[in-house]
Amino acid sequence: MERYYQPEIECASRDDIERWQSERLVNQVRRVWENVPYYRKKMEEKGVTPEDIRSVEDLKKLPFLSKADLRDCVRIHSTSGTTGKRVVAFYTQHDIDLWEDCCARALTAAGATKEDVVQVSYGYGLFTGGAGLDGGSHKVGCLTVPMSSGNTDRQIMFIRDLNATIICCTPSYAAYLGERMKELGLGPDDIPLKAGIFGAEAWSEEMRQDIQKTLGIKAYDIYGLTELSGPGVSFECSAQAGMHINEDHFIPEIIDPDTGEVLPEGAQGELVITAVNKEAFPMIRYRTKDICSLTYEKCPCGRTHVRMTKPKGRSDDMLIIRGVNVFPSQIETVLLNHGYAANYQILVDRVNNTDTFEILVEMTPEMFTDSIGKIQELQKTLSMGLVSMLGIRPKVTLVAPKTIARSEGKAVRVIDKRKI
Ligand code: DLL
Repeated sequence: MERYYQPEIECASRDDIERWQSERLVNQVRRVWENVPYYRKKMEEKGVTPEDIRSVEDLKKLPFLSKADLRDCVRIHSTSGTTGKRVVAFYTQHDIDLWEDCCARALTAAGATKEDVVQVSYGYGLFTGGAGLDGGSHKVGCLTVPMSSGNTDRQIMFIRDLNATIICCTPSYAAYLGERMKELGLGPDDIPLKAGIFGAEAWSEEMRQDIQKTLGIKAYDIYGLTELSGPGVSFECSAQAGMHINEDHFIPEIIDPDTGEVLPEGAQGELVITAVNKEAFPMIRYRTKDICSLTYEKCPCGRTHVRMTKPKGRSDDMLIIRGVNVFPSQIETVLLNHGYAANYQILVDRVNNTDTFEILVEMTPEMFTDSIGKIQELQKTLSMGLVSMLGIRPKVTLVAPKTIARSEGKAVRVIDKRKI
């Protein structure tokens, strides 16, 4: 077995996992109490001291931490992000080692061995995708191609020339690679890829099927966030049935995002993570805003670490349109089920105090037509599919192939012009 399949950790008994978590949590809480005045103040405000934290059972006594806290207390901003200032994370060498181990586990779970050639097409630089998967790939001993994102034709050329067997990029970029290959007259048999590790944005099960078919690979999900190191907080195994959270480093909880109450196994809510091994940037009860659920059920792969479902999107990605909750990932599911690709844009505005809701959807080259009657019919069918998924009716506008901008990183799906 490969070095980065670590059954003594990944298949440990629940008792062992909880014992490690408890020991590490107790140490981490003591460390932040002694060294981080901000945490100490937050704990004092809640009336908790390190003596109150004896095991994972006591986690719920601790205060939550949010992105706003990071901005307030640490003052380490970078260039502006989409929802505000970017938060920058810091790492010690120990933290980088742990992070790369997590990515190495993810690659191994997707079948990587030192015989593989891994093309890393996540962005390098401030974004954690490139560095994380690059480090993990080196740890496994794969030949690593540090492509970064962009220049799609060159990506395809490298895959073919260097015999890349595994690709790492965002799912929307993987879909675009497939689309570009088709345009170049290339099919799945023309490329040596066998697997892809796709994350950094929400993507549907339908999109997985689509990518698997066009690239001829098995598509694995990977989850993570900068504040907790980057990719590799959790990853999919060959069962493709939820992502195993690296529980020797991260303790997950699911809470009701409105009340903060901890929810039972299986309930959907906001994922909260406590990192018990990080040195430079301790994160205790960090609210990720990502909506998912957890299962401790046995996984066919043998790993015992808890699995999280694919995040539906962030709670702040959720649109409330005319009072109805809408996740872009639900729209994606309907589009792919109707034979469209995931090339769409959601436009929301408010006119005369009423929300307007329009979805621009690209026709695929195969369905492209300039017959108005035919287009109206397609729009009507799609609109009906969307109503039954969402409970409200969007205006559907079909547009010609290649009119919606493609992304090389995380796709921008929503334009919300309402000033709420
Ligand atoms: O996106 C880290 C990453 C890089 C993960 C490469 C996977 C692969 P951030 O830029 O800080 O970090 O964004 C983190 O992206 O809170 C989720 O909302 C979203 N996200 C990440 N992975 C997934 C996923 C990286 N597999 C934010 N499914 C998170 C759904 C995801 N959403």
